[in-house]
Amino acid sequence: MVITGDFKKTAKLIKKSTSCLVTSHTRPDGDAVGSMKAMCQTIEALGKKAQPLLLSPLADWYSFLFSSPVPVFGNDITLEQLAEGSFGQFDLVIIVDTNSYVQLPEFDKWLKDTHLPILVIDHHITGDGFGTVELIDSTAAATGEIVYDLLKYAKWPVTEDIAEALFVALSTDTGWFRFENSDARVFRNASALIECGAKPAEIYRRMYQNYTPARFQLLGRMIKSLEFDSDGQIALQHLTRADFDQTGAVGRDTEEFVNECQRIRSVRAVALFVELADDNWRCSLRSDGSVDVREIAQKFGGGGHKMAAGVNMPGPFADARGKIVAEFRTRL
Ligand SMILES: [Mn+2]
Repeated sequence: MVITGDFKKTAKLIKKSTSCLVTSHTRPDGDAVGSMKAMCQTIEALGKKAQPLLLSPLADWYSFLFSSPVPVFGNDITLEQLAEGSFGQFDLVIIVDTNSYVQLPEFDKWLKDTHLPILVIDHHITGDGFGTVELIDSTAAATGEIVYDLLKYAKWPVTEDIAEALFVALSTDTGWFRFENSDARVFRNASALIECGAKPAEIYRRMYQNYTPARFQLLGRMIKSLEFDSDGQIALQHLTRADFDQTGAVGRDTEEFVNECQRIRSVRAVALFVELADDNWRCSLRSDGSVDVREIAQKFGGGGHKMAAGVNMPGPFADARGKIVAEFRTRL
């Protein structure tokens, strides 16, 4: 739980900085990029420099948030460039929506080495606690809500752009206000952000009615792969490298796909397996609350929340699938 002192320390840390590096977890989702964008805008409005850095490429449907392309660590910026300072001289590192080294592949090497202060803003229960100052509120539906609380605390303006970015954060982490975490606070915050200029209909169209044909075809492949277990309570789906190659879709196109089969009446627990280049399978887990999927993910080295979690599982597929099904069965 957040205590007011954390807001005070956070605001103090930002105020005394001059140049901030702002990043988030690999495979950034709407909460990650929305919170990053809001923090960057806020820092710039305070007359300081803010450099966003992504750990993997931005999905097309979030590109409207940034006026210029955001550099991607590993593609545009190497670990060496970051370490030697040729990417920029920073006096504060801000990490949003994660507090775990495993969520920061390769970047964690630099992070463990740096002497710079680190500010963490996050809503996950699990974390490595690497922040010099940490603003953690596990009751927040999205990191964007904590960022919003910080802006209100510090009386920093919520511009139309910031409101839009925070609305993206809030709406994506709540599955467009339909997940269990969509509490009164979420709707109060959403309402306030609309009053600050966020336009929900336009944001929805940009994020959810903006598929490429390749992405939609990939969705079709996933639906075709559907299998049930335990009288239809468990739904399993998978996508192979061939599915991507033949449709022309890319890895990040699977974002939110896992939620689709929760439309089926009998389904209580869901796993989507996506084949990675290294023969591992990225496994996304969802539940209606009857199974704690974070427990399952953590057992195999992953993490997340009670109803939404993820983990990388070694292949072959049958083994990965078997392990997850066994965990689901014992918990249902
Ligand atoms: Mn989040």
